Amino acid sequence: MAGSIADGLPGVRIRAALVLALAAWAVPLQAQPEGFNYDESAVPAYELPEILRTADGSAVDEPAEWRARREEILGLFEREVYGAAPPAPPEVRFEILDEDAGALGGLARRKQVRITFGASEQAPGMDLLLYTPAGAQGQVPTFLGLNFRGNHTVHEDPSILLADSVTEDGVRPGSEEDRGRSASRWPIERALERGYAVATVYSGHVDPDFDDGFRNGVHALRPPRSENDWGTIAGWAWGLSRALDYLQGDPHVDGTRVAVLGHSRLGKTALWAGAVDERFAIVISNNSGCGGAALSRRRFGETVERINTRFPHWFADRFNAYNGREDDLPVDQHMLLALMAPRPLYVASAEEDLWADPRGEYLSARHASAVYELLGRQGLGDAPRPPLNRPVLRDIGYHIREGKHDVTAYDWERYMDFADLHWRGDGR
Ligand code: GTR
Repeated sequence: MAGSIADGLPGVRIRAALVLALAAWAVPLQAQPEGFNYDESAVPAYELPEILRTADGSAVDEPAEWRARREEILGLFEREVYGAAPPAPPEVRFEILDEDAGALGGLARRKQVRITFGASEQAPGMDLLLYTPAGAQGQVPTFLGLNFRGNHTVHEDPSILLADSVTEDGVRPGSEEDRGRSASRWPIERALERGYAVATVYSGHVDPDFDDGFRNGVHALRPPRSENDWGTIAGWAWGLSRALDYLQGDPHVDGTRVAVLGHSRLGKTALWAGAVDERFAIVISNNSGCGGAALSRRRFGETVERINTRFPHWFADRFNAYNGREDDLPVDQHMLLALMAPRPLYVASAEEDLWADPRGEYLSARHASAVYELLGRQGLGDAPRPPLNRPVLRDIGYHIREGKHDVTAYDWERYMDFADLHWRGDGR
């Protein structure tokens, strides 16, 4: 599959040049790290590994053949990119720290649950914050995602426990000043109004986001034993699965309808969680970029070398072998997206987020569509790349919205439209 025909449009080079000229005129150029490529015409020619051909060269053309090919691809990502995580520990404890059936002025039932990975007092753990709609009859579908700075940052609710964070300089106690600081990324009342529950966990509780040689966080349970063992993204994804273990037993949550979502590094994490754990019923990537939805071989914006250098703890050590050698990767990120099939998958980009390569995110979803189609589902097919703010909602959903690298109310509304479509049969 050659890169120059990758979006399947005739005359793509000429068209790309035109689009670029227009884009340069229309988009106020954001400050993006210097020294990287943001020029579509400088994207090198590349060949993507074929999703529907096994390692021994046979074509995968029957739905029944997909399972074995899926295992092969999952194994490659595990060994070469994210690293393999251990299974759930034999004893995971769930302790309800707080429950209030009249939270948020009566709109929600709030629960805070401590999840501890083992029997001992020293075992690592994390706190899950869950809001379900107060008046809901029965169990409700739920959006689950990690947050960047502590559960207390997602809403001003004064009852959310302050989360301490572990940094390179030591423990930083959670502070009142940060309460609600990331609330624009978590429109909880709106989700409740639309009949959804929202659950979140602080990523730093699962694994602090710095390179400590994989000793703290969940890596304490099993420090990597080889270059193919889990990095931080795999650790975070593992934490999402443990959150799902809890949610599947909560009486107010429909554990068969949990969507996992994440932004940026946590979007990469949502994708890996959805790949490893097929209990996640919908998978949503918000601006996940390099190591997430974007095709690595395009080398547009962030590159493999840069991500491994700047964040040496995110991936398995083995991934360093591909620094500056993207073409040697046995996978590319369209194959990660394909691992979600046939479950609904949503990929979202932002116009000004060139570092994350919006076009590479779209192309990746488009290439993954081949697997959806093999399985009788609707991928992005041959629809042209949609214009700004014009979502495509099929079994793969995609939008590019105006604006920057962020999760906005607009993004959430589309994710809820997508969940309505798949879970409530709202054709639109
Ligand atoms: C950037 C990183 C991206 C993205 C982002 C984020 O510095 O280069 O890959 O993950 O951080 O998570 O906000």
